[in-house]
Amino acid sequence: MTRVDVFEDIFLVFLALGTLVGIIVVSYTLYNAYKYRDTEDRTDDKDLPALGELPTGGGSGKKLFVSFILSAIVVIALIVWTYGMLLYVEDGPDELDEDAIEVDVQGSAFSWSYEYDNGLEPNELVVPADEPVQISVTSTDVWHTFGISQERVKADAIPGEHDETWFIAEDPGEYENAIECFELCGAGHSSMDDDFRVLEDQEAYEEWVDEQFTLDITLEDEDEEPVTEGVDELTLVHQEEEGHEYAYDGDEFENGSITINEIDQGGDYDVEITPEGDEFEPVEESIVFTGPSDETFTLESPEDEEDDEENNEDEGDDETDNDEEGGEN
Ligand SMILES: [Cu+2]
Repeated sequence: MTRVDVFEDIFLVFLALGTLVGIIVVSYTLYNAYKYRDTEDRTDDKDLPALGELPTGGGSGKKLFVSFILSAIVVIALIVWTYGMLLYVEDGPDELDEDAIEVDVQGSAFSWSYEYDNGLEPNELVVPADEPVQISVTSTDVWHTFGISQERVKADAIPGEHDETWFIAEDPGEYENAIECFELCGAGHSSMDDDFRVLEDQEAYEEWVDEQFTLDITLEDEDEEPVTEGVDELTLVHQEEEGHEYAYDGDEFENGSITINEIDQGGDYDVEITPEGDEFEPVEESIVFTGPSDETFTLESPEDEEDDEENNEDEGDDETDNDEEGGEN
């Protein structure tokens, strides 16, 4: 059951019961107004109480008792049932713990950013239909409120706090500006919205994830010509998560380029390029890989490196000076 279902059910039950009670009360009122209407053949009733005298013989208050009990049953049942439904909205469905897609949402004046548990950081929220999505919302600056009206989702975005909520999207589609900020947060508040995309199914979602994890690497020499020879290996190692290490032979590059699709964890990667022979210097760099990326590395030849070293020597002298001033360091 989605949040939309829950709130729709609550709305319909309240609407139906309210209508039913309204019909009963209004009909009974009209019935009595008609029954006790003033007619011409009215005769003086000797039993009518006089002014100031309490009426007698009015039964035992059965009608009052019955209507009171009925109302109490209806009201208590409504409270218990609604409370149960809202608890479900709070906790989420059972499958939320096991296989939900987790997204960290961060509000900053005046935009939203998304980080998936696999390290992707797309600039829109993309989810598969009919799958539970767990979101954790926070803010980097002032108070915002993250909301997707069509999914009945709303969560406070408060610096230092993480508001957790969930939803299950049912209708695939691209929804422009469906994500909004619901807390007046400043001059750009009204434009603090984002697109929301619901993909057909889990399969389509996995395809989208694969597309996002596309890394194109190009190796160039200093004349910006593709490097086709002289590279032994390129390795990629995730800086934080273990088990995400990848290596590519120089032969796997085509005309200096390679397209890598096998990575399934985004984040910061250390890149090392080991040259073959002495045509190039080794390269050590790091890249941020949180979506489709195009990286170009320039391989320097050793002669140029010597020039660099000369430059570095000058810098090195400066560093030594600093060290002396800094004392032990
Ligand atoms: Cu805002």
